[in-house]
Amino acid sequence: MSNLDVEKIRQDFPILDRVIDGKRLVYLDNAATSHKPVQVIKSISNYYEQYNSNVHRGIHTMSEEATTAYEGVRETVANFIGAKETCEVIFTRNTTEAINLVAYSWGRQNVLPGDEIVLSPMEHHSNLVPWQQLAQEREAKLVFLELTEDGQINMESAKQLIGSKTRLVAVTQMSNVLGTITPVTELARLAHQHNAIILVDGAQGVPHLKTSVAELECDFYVFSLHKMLGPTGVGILWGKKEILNAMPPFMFGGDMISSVHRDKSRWNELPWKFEAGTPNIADVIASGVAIEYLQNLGMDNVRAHEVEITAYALKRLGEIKGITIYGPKDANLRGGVVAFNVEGIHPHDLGQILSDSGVAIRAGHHCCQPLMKDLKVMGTARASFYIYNTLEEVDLLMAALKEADKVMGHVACR
Ligand code: C6P
Repeated sequence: MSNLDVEKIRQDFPILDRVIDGKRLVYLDNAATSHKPVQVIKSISNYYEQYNSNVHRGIHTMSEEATTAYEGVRETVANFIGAKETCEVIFTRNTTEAINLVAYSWGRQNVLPGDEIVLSPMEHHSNLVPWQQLAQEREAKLVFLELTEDGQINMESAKQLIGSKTRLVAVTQMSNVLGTITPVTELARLAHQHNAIILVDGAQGVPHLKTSVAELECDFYVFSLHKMLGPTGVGILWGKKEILNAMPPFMFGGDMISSVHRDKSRWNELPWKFEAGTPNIADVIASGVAIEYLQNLGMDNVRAHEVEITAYALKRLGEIKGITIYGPKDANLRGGVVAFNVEGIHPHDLGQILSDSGVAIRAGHHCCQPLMKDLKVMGTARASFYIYNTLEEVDLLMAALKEADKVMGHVACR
């Protein structure tokens, strides 16, 4: 049993009171984006009502207040992910932009013809397409790790596939389809043995698992705040200082320079070298509030709650005739993302009929088309849980699935 007071938590999320077509909202699409507590929503209006100003520029009171709040979040993020220094934390728009930053800046400087970039087969397109582009441009090769039957990284094959040609290993910390938790530290050690570096896509990891970049032993770590109670439009790139220092800027313009002449410019120091132009000030500040909210709950409690609800969902969904559930069977080995297919019902039909019952899930390829091909499906239905979900909502999902089966002519449910 987790120590989260879910009923109390739910009171902080006004959107959970929504009624859709007369049905209470059951929101099980948290892997796409989480909801935001009032504390985060109020932080945004408070910024615009009380101290809306640009950062790093003015010397007036409000600009100083905005700069202090904005830079304070860098420290909050650094503490949350166990980063040694705040200058290693760079604000981006999202995970996707953070990965592109590394692919453009580090990749084009360091990846040479014949080099290998090692990925897992369950990467989100955000952690695949930028590397495809880089590999094409640099005549490098993409190499894919293998998965076991229940969707875990096959470490024996990883030992064969990561070698002297490997320049970079780029893997998700937690799959947004299979829920698989990747053995990042073991992969980091393998990469480092061969003088390669490792980038970890934490988009589905850090919202749910206590995370320390030092313990993961990674070189880059990226994530999006909108999946962890924060607003959209804020992502984080964390990188080791010596690697970031050696990288050229990704974007050019204001704020990222130390001096500009007609014919040349000098770059600002970290982290601002990578933050060109006016940043997303209000949302970065609100992101700090989101992290503090999670810290107050305790990430161990967040994880325990999700293991409990995922175990229950796996058990209940397993009662459905003709269901295929993807990923590890043990809730302790996976995150709170459960992708499934019911024989005879297209996942999009399932998503639509569930929506008519007030239950919001995601259906489709989840931006993982190569993985769908490996699973030999066009797409899946996917329920994903967070701190405010209850066991009762899993029962409502089951009731909605039974309704879907009825609508489709009793093809599945027992
Ligand atoms: N996955 C999902 O429904 P952005 O869009 O940049 O904030 O995050 C991209 C991303 C990267 N890696 C992983 C593992 C992800 O799950 C995501 C986003 C959402 O699964 C939207 S496609």
